[in-house]
Amino acid sequence: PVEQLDHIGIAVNDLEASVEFYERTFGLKLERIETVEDQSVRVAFLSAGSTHLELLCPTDDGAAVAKFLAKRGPGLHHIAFSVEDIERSLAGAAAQGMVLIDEQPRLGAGGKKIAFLHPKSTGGVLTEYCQTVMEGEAHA
Ligand code: CMX
Repeated sequence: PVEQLDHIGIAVNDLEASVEFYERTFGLKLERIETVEDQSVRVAFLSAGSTHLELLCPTDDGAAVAKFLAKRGPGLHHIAFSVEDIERSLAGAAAQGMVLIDEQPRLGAGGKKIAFLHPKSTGGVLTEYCQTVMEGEAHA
């Protein structure tokens, strides 16, 4: 089982303007902005109760999020569940017929291990697993 809904990812064209929108409109608090090199995105995490919104803005035209924005425009991009053991969760998902975009976890925001399941196998919702990496443990 998953631990909790870690975040909801939203693709945006203008990161700063979108952060300002969520702060002003919904009173959410910005936690941090960082660049995830491996995914070619700049992301902003805003806390929303026990979960977060992750605003995603591509850093180059080849990014998955750039393709998404070009095709669909800004909007809901993915959901992310935190898990205790991402390798075990991926094996479990594969055993249930899910299509793994990432066979092995990659290095994601916050130094977490992340991996995506294909939306075609999850009812149209791009779904991410993420696992906090304990201090001293090697990164993915
Ligand atoms: N949610 C739901 N469906 C999506 C989707 C999304 N975010 N992105 C694409 N799709 C659908 C498309 O609508 C399309 O469906 P149709 O065939 O019915 O038209 C199909 O998936 C293929 O879409 P595509 O535009 O051709 O895109 P690709 O196949 O090249 O890539 C995907 C899609 C999901 C495999 C790719 O975006 C990917 O690998 N994503 C994982 C990595 C990622 O998204 N990283 C950004 C976030 C990083 C972070 O949070 O740090």
